[in-house]
Amino acid sequence: MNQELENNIPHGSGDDGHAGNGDGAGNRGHGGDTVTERRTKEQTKTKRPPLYKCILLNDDYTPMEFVVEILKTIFHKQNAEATRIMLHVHQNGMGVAGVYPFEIAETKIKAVEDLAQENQYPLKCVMEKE
Ligand code: TYC
Repeated sequence: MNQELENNIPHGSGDDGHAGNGDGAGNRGHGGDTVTERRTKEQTKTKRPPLYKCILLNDDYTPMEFVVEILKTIFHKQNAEATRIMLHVHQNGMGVAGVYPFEIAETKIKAVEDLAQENQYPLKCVMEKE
């Protein structure tokens, strides 16, 4: 099944899919009358959901290895990328762990804070609209 056709998303572009308005076809009848047929095509618009950043906050107590594990297990980062993000947070105070629709971001933030709490670390993760 062709995903692009089904979703009516133009190639390489946003969600501004214009569904065609089938407009009038003028048919000249035999007696010189003009017959106008107007057909309106039903619009299909697939909207992408708003996205939210999951932002990890630095603290002085959570071990670096724990943050890397969080990034690997919850945010599905590979080791090198997880390490890069952890170091960015360590050096800059905060950093983006991932970007998701609201409920997924919410679930991941809860998972981070549950794991942190179980291990008695103060690690915080917050959400910010993109
Ligand atoms: N600053 C922590 C340390 O030196 C490491 C750390 C990195 C903590 C990122 C939290 O989100 C964080 N052990």
